[in-house]
Amino acid sequence: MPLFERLEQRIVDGERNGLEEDLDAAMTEKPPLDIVNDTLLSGMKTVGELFGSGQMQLPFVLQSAEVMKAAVAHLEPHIEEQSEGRRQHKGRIVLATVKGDVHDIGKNLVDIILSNNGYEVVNLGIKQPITAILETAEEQRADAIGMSGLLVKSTVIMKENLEEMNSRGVAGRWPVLLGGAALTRGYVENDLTEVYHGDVHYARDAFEGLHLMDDVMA
Ligand code: B1M
Repeated sequence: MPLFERLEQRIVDGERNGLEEDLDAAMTEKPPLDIVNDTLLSGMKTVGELFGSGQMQLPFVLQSAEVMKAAVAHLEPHIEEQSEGRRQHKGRIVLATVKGDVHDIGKNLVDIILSNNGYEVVNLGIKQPITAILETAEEQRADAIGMSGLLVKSTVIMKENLEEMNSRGVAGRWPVLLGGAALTRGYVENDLTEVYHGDVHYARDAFEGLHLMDDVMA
């Protein structure tokens, strides 16, 4: 099987043996971020489709997620090497997956892209209640807050979080970036913009997150 197809299939099959060797070979042909975007994410998309249609059981999804994480971890140092970003200080963002949600692959990609492009990222991890997010944003004097969530339920939690920020009177202090597969641009830009007494933005992917941060900090 050709190299890039094999890499994609490794994500689908959750097959780790020989992963690093294939990634090293792939990096001689493409920049690491292109490998993530073109090949690995495509594998995760297939995993989502198989799981959604009942053709793949949860433990296998977890194995695929672990291979995806291992692949991103192997590529990350090479992404840094290509970038001048870490030497800049463009701003600080607190990033978290919202309460009740364990999905963190997308959030961690956002962390990598922002960190390599001049932002300091305080990554709180998964299942984070709004109180923890706000306390950290306060303590760290953050410039923005980023929330990720992949479950439909998480889109409701995000709305509740924004309402909580309103009721605490802190909405104007932090622009909020929202991302994750269950969100839509329409929901954020119409419904949530109406709810939140501050700036709230939708990011389709990690690069849109970066462009939004650049706009917010300009
Ligand atoms: Co879950 N899961 N999962 N899962 N899982 C989904 C999300 C699902 C759509 C699968 C499906 O049914 N087809 C479905 C949600 C359905 C729904 O809510 N309607 C689902 C479900 C149901 C569940 C469980 C409930 C299953 C169960 O227990 N019965 C359970 C939930 C547990 C919980 O959270 N409480 C569960 C568990 C898991 C695993 C643990 C096995 C694993 C996660 C491992 C991990 O993350 N450490 C997992 C996985 C891997 C998936 C799928 C297959 C892949 C997700 C992924 O990593 N994608 C997923 C299917 C899918 O999304 N199509 C699915 C790759 C990643 C890079 O994409 O995170 O979307 P994503 O990030 C993108 C953008 O969204 C954006 O940038 C990234 C690309 O650049 N982005 C941001 C994300 N966050 C951002 C933040 C930003 C900006 C951009 O700024 C702040």
